Amino acid sequence: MFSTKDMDFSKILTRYDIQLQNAESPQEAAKKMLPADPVLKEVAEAVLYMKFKDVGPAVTKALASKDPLVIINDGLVAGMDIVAKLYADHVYYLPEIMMAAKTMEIGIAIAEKKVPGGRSTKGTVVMHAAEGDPHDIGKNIAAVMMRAAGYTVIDMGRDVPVKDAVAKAIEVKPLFMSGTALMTTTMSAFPAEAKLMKEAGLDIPLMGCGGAVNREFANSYDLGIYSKKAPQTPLIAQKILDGYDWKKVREDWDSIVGGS
Ligand code: B12
Repeated sequence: MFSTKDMDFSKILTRYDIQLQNAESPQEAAKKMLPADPVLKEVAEAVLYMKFKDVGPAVTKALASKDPLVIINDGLVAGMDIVAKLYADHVYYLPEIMMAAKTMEIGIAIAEKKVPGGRSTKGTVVMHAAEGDPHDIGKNIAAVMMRAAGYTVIDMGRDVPVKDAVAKAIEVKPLFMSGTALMTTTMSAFPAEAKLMKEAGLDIPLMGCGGAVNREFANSYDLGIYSKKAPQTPLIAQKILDGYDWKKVREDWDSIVGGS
């Protein structure tokens, strides 16, 4: 017999305009993403609200009680993540993003000075943002992590032509190369680089990173390996130092980065 017992009427009976009135605004949703820790919250808010003058004092205050890498990842980057959400929700536009990114960079420059890093180097890595890609914030954070973990980083900057990246790989023969792409139009630089590197006889892992790239893509061409988040990079680097080649890194990726 027909029964209404388990039916969900919300999809039928809720007027869409009432639903919209009741739904959380993007600003309210974004505020919930702020760190719970008050010191980190202040840092994240400085980025979120583009407070150029406040970010320095907030980071300096945080440095009194927190590790600089925690301040970068859980304060400054957390603030930028909220900015990215507001951009996606059409609350913020490019000018806000640029100002927030600049604010974050001011904070990173201060925190970075306090990151401990030994004089001896574990190895050299070459980093770049793909040809045509101006997005370099994630790469810069990964570079800080790698320097903190004791590696020498050659940072080629952003919008690096494929041929220049490959020429640097041939010249330096680094432990690994990393490339960042946040745009679907620029991610094809990595298979192109990998092909040229192979033709030059290099068997060095090429780490594909950034929002446009996923693990499946990075693993779809020879030499390619993946790193999702900047803090995963030193974990992968250590394995390459231990003798893992790109195939072995792919195989053991879940256990190397802790399954995330
Ligand atoms: C900031 C930003 C900008 C800034 C960049 C400033 C800078 N110096 O980087 C500016 C304003 C310049 C910019 C410009 C443009 N942007 Co923009 N931008 C963004 C935004 C909002 C945030 C990116 C960011 O920095 N996030 C914070 C960092 C920390 O995150 P991340 O880079 O993802 O890094 C993390 C991981 O990916 C990873 N990672 C990243 N790199 C690396 C490297 C290594 C080695 C490792 C291990 C890990 C790693 O680790 C990080 C976290 O731990 C994104 C939206 C988004 N949600 O991502 C759009 C976004 C990337 N932009 C986009 C676009 C389209 C553009 C423009 C073309 C817009 C335009 N119409 O002009 C232009 C580029 C024009 C050009 N060709 O020159 C699109 C790309 C769409 C696509 N799929 O192709 C996005 C996704 C926005 C969107 N939803 O449409 N942008």
